[in-house]
Amino acid sequence: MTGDNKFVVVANRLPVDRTKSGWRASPGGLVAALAPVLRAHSGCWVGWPGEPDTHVPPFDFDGISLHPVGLSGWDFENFYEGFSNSSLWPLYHDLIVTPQYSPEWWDAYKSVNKKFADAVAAVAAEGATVWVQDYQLQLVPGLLKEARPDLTIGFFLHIPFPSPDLFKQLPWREDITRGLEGCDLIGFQRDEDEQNFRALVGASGPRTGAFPISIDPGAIHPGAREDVDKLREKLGNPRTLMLGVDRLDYTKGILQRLLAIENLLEQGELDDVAVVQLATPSRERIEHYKQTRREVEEAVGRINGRFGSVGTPVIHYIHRPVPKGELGTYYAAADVMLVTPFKDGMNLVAKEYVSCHPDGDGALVLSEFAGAAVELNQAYLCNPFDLESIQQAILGAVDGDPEAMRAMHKRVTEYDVDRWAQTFLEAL
Ligand code: GDG
Repeated sequence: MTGDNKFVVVANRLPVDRTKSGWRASPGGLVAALAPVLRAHSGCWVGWPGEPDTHVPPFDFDGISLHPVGLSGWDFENFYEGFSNSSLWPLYHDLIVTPQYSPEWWDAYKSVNKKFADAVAAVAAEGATVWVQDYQLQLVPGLLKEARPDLTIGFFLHIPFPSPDLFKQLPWREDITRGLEGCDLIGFQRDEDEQNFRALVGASGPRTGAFPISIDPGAIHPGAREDVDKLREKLGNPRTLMLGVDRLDYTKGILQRLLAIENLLEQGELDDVAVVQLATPSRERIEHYKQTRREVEEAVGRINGRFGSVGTPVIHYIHRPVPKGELGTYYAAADVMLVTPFKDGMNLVAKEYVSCHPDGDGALVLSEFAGAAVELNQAYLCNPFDLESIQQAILGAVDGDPEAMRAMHKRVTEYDVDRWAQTFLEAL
């Protein structure tokens, strides 16, 4: 049985969340990147609607046809929280925390990948192009190639691919590489990720390439002058406003940047500064995420207790998602953007910030371990494992360089998400 979709995107999640009043577009790197591309190609999207044990029939949202794949509570715990986010996520991010390997999680990963592959096989037209997204679905290409040899299959890995030495820890390493070898083309964020994969499969494996993902500059607008002024006023009109925007994840180095700020305050090297840290809740049932939240919140409390005053804390911390429309105001208002992950496939927040600074104002502190550092190498680069290095980058950024910001703005707006998708699909 085949469907009538000539172009199918398949990702763990559909690009929507359910609210009391219906579906709305969800935040997150993947969604931010792919929705515009899909609309342009009038294709369909196969993914999980985000609610376990619920049947959701296919529906249209914002011009995109969505095909839900149902997951049970057991699938969610073992496939998503387990194998995807407690085995693969820490392994692929170079063991920032220790991965756990469980045969039960692996069984769930296999059976859920099969569900996704079956769903795609049912909606894809004869000879269709299928674009599989990310680490949760690495077995889908192999399964699809077997069931539907007529399809052209691409895969894009949004997170890093680890060095072979680390990857070989995985008890099911050969199943994963075999799954990926069902592809016609595998895209990675950076050359290094591609080389790590190539070192495992050798010269005879599938075609691979580096395709750094980018943003849709039209979807993120720098806040209006009066909103920016209002925000700065609410924060006590500080001389320097610093900003962090992250999913609350241990890969993002949120605690490390707070510790660097604390050191600088202690040494009297920063004054009249306000820091806004927006931390979207993420994967909250997993213990390492709970621990990261506890550590971040303890640091926020301690720093405010030591250096804040009544009515003007130093760190303004929000642990809720912020509406997309407001993010542009924060980006435009911030003099210094802090992006300090220990490891990150790309980091779209860095690119969104740059895109909100067309006039050369503002400065970006960026980890060398973010994929974005390849293109945004004129940022204030730092090593997040070295607090002194973060501190030096922050001090440099406080009197930022307008030429550097202009050059980075040009890069981000020219090489946008449409160019990314076009480049990948043309190569496919
Ligand atoms: C993975 C890879 C790669 C954040 N807070 C809010 C919010 N966001 C949006 C940002 C941005 C996106 O979420 C985060 O994207 P990142 O790229 O920074 O990070 P991951 O979620 O880890 O994404 C990453 C990406 O995939 C794409 O390939 O770059 O390396 O880890 O767009 O703006 N959006 C809203 N409210 C928030 O509070 N609305």
